[in-house]
Amino acid sequence: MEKFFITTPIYYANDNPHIGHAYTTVKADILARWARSRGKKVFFSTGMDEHGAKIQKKAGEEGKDPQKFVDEISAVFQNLWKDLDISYDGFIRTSDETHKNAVRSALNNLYEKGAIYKGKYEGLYCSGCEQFLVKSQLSDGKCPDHQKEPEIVTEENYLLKMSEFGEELEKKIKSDELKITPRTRKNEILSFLEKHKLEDISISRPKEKVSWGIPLPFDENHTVYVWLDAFLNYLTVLGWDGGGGVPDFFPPDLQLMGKDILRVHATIWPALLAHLGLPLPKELYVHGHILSGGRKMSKTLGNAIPPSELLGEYGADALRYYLARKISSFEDGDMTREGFKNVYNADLANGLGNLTARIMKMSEQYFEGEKIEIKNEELPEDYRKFMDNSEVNRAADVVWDLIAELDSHIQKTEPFKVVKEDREKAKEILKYLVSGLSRVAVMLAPFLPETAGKITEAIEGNKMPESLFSRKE
Ligand code: ME8
Repeated sequence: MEKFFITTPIYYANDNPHIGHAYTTVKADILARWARSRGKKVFFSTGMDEHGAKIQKKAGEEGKDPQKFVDEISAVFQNLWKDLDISYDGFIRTSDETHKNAVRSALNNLYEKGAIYKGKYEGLYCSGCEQFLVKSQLSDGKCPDHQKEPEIVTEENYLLKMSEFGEELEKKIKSDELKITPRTRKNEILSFLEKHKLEDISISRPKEKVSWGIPLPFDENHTVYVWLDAFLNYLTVLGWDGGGGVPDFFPPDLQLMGKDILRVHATIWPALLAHLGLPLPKELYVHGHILSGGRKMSKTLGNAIPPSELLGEYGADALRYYLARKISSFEDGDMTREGFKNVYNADLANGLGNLTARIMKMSEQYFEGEKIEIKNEELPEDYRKFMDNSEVNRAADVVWDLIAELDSHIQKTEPFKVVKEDREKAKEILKYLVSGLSRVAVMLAPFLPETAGKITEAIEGNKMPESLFSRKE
């Protein structure tokens, strides 16, 4: 059986989740469900990034012990994923003992091999990103995502050898052996690699500056750099213990992420894997940012819409739908509460909801308990192609085109009039409509699992479904 390993980033446990996190996770869930429906053996991973300066600071501000703090935030994320019907197979927390042990053992191996060495490091550090930045990334001297000046850090640290990988990495990205989607992001990374030779990076912080993290196994006065700790989640989530051997499902087939974290995923992550003697991911799939008021929606900036608010009012499938269809796969896009409500009314309540009710009401009346034969047609080719290319919004467009087509078929053929003269003819029209609706349900299943289930059930029992969309104001 073909295997498919799909990942989301592990999210910082510094604050509650927002729509941006829900976006990546819902998209990954849709693709995982799609892969399962194509008969693949899927491992879908997500989780929490729980160490580092940013979290240590936030826990301190709230007067909480960091472990207790991250326990609480992780529970909120996990509850959200449950409410959003996220079908993950593995949920990793970097404060899990098994993860910490594996990281320590991997670092020991790297140190023994000479991939890690002690040295001096100087760089511009943005604690919002938990990343060293290069000057060309700044705008007006500030980190463009966090709107603050990075601090100049000069420290005696441990470094990971990176420089030797630059050329090979460039080749692998160019040839799509390590595919970066979309092409614009691939080119961005390639031009970054051309301009800046890969430099060895600092992979530890002195314990007195950052104590909330995994101590280096060979020097307990240093804490592992949070990104190194975080990258290894993609292995530890599969039960990897930090030693030799490639865990089942590895390497990832598809790694979803926002554009904010592509550069580290396209440089540090592959270098780390090369040192560990492990294969590189097949594809990094990069989406744009959801904006709010023209700026990246972010916990740090405080302009986020909490998913729980929309979930409570509109339900999981409505939020899944909005994220899957109305957010472009690659571009940035603004999201507002008003826009969400309009889409909900037009596409779901009055669109899919009404269509289903109309068709099933007629079907229930005309067939009166008879079983309707449904033709199981192949899914439309363009739908399959878009799903296989992970362009979920375009695949959803195909579904809504079919919904529109069924709507206009009702208007054109007027079965509710025909039935008065010719019941058999009306039944033929309904067969076509119910078959179409059944196909809609199959195509919707990865997107709106609950709604698709209700439609299928209604068709099987040939009766009106309970209301598909009911908003709780
Ligand atoms: O970067 N629009 O965690 P993070 C779209 N822990 N997606 C968004 C978004 C937005 N406004 N905001 C966040 C980290 N995301 C690290 C990752 S992985 C080894 C470590 C999504 O909590 C998007 O996927 O800041 C983005 O890349 C990720 O959340 C960043 O989450």
